[in-house]
Amino acid sequence: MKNSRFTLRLAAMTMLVGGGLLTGVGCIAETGDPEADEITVDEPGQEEAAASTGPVQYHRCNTRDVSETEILAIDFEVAQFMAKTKQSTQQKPGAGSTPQAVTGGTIPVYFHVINNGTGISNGDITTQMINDQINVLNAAYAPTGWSFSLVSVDRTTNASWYTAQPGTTAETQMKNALRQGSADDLNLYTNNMGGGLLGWATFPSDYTKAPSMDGVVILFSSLPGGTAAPYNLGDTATHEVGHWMGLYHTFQGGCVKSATGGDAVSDTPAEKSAAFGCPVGRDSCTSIAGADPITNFMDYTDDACMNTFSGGQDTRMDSQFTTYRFGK
Ligand SMILES: [Ca+2]
Ligand SMILES: [Ca+2]
Ligand SMILES: [Zn+2]
Repeated sequence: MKNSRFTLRLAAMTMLVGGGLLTGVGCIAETGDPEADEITVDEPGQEEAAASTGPVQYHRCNTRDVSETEILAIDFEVAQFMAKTKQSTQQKPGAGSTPQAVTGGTIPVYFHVINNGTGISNGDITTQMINDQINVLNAAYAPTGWSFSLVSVDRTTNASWYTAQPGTTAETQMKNALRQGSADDLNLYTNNMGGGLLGWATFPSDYTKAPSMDGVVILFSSLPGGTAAPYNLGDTATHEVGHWMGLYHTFQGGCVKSATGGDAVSDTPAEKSAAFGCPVGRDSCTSIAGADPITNFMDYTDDACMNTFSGGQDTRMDSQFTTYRFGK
C-alpha cells in the first residue's frame, strides 16, 4: 500500500494546528513595525557578499515571493484541512473519507539531469554526486521524520533546458516532458540556469494549479563535490526542498513583530534581511527577542553554516504535506 511509507500524526498535533491559525491572524495586525522599513546598513548586500566568493556572483534562490495575504490564506486552508484529519488514536477500520495526517515518511525522488553534452563541464553530473546529494538531504531532514528515496535518474541533452530559468518557456517544456509521479513525489532537476542562480522551487499550495510544474530545480555545480563554493555541499537542494515542503525564508517579512514573524513559524526569530556567509551572533531585529537563525536551512548563509530545521518548521512541513501532497 502506497501510504504505508508515511508516518501517521499523533493526536497531540491538534493543539499546534489551532495555535498556527491564531498566530497567523496576528501577522495582519502588526505590519506597522517601524523597524521593518529601516534600511540595512550593517549587513552586506547580496552583491557584496557574493563578491567575496570569487568571480561568480551566486544568488541562492529565485523561488517566487509569497505575499503576507497569500500566506494567511494558505495557513487558513491548512488549519481547516488539519482540523478535519483523522487522529491516529481515533482510527477505525473503513473510516472512509476522513483524511489522514502524516508527520513524516519516505518521499520518492525522480532525478532529472539536464546537460549540454557529455562530461561534468556540461552538467552531466556523476552518479556519485547524485547519491551524495540524496544522502545530504536525508541527513538534513532526518530530525523531521522525512526521508528521500531515489527512484530514477534520467539524463537529457537540451541546450535550451540547460539554461532554463524560472518562469520561462524552457522551464515549462522541460517539466512537461520529464515530470513523473503525483503530489507526494519529488521531481529534482539539475541544470546550469545561469545568472549565478542556485535554484528555485514550487510550493505545496501551488500543486493543484499547475501539477506539471511542481518540483525543484538546482544548479548542477551546487551538488556535493560541485564547483559552486561556498554553495557546493548540497544544501541548495536542502533549502529548495524546504520550499517544496511549504517553508518560507526565515527573513520573510523582515522584522515582523508577531508570534511567528513573517515566515509563519514561531521558533525562528525574525530577521531583517537574508544573512550571507556565516555571521555568528547577528541580531538584525534588535527590538525582537532572539538572534538571527543564521544556521537555518531557510536562510541564505553558506552551506557549511546552515544545519538546522526548527521544530516549528517540522510541524509546518507536516501539515503542508498532509494538506497538499499526501495521497494526492
Ligand atoms: Ca515531522
Ligand atoms: Ca519566525
Ligand atoms: Zn529560497
